[in-house]
Amino acid sequence: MQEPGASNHGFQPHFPHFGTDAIHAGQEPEQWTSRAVVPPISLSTTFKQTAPGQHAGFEYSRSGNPTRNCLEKVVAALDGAKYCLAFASGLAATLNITHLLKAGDHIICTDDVYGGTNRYFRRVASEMGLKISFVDCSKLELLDAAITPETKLVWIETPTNPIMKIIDIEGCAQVVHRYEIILVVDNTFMSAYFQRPLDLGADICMYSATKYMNGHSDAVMGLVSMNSENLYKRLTFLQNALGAVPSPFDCYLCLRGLKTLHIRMKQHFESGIKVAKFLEGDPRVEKVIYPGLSSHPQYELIQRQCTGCPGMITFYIKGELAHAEAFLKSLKIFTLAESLGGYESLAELPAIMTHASVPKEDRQELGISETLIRLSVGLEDVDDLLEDLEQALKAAHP
Ligand code: P1T
Repeated sequence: MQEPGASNHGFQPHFPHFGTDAIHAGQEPEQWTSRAVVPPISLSTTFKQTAPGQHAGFEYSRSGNPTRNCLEKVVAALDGAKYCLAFASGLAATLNITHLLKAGDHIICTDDVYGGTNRYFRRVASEMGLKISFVDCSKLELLDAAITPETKLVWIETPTNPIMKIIDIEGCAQVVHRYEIILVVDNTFMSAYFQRPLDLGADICMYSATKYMNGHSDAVMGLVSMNSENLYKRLTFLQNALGAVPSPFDCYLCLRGLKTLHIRMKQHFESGIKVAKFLEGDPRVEKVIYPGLSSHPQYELIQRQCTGCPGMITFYIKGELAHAEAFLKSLKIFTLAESLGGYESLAELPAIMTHASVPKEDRQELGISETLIRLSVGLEDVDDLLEDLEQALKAAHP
């Protein structure tokens, strides 16, 4: 019997440039009997077999679906990966990757990660017998010192959410690959367009595709790319066995979103720099952290590791919680909401929103204070965004 999703095996990039792959890779009309140019949404939950166990690559939609397969092929091409698998959410991807381990194994997770990732490792995975350490992996000597004979997985995000620390992916790979440890990079903030973790030595590149990869804030999804056939086989088994798969409609939406990823990311970068510079020059702002500014303490590493920066900006407003709240409530174009990476600009207060589940003392140590504001700069005209920020700062500091 064929493995589910077998038609994904050994997929390689088709075209020399990113945008062409985003639009065409894995989407050849010849694969559909209709020759549809737009990949069809395949809603059937089951597929006809010609004899028991004999089929054309699909049996049951949880184990493999044509629309999902198509998405997985495009993302593999964009990541320069052999394989990709899609999951029902970013956290579902995290859950599946963690299921590669067994009770007693040790995970090192970088100290500043999305609040939900922190909560999953600390409150769910640890209850299942896994040991978790949160370590500042931007300091390779700390990562090295935290490794034990039980360490099987190192989980990093770069830039980190929300403090925007940059982690040296190549450096981490050198440290962890002296042992049998899987290095996972959550590449949600950078997207496949600005950063290619597998090229830098990571074993797994993971996304909350809910963000930039889909880019339209209308689908919750996770993506996992890799080159190892062994990891691919184990994760394919888990994708089917755990069942946290995305719907064909969401796969279609993400396929559509990916077609403009390269255009969107360039604009997020251009507007992000303008917004970050505006905030940096404003006396009502204490400090701006944006990887695209030369003031970022790891600017040299950023230039080496990535080809650009997304629209994610973190800044400290002067004053206290009341000032942050007044600013956020006064915004007219930026929407006060969790999430990021869509065409629309969002603003939020991590300490109370996305990172509320991180223990208070950890938040304090990381610098996730009540005056720390996170922006996701969208694709609106940047002059309107600057005006919106100006009037909200005025409302906070009359
Ligand atoms: O929301 P979901 O698709 O399950 O993805 C979780 C996740 C994983 N990794 C990173 C870096 C993330 O930012 C997220 C989700 N983040 C938010 C909802 C947020 O506002 O930060």
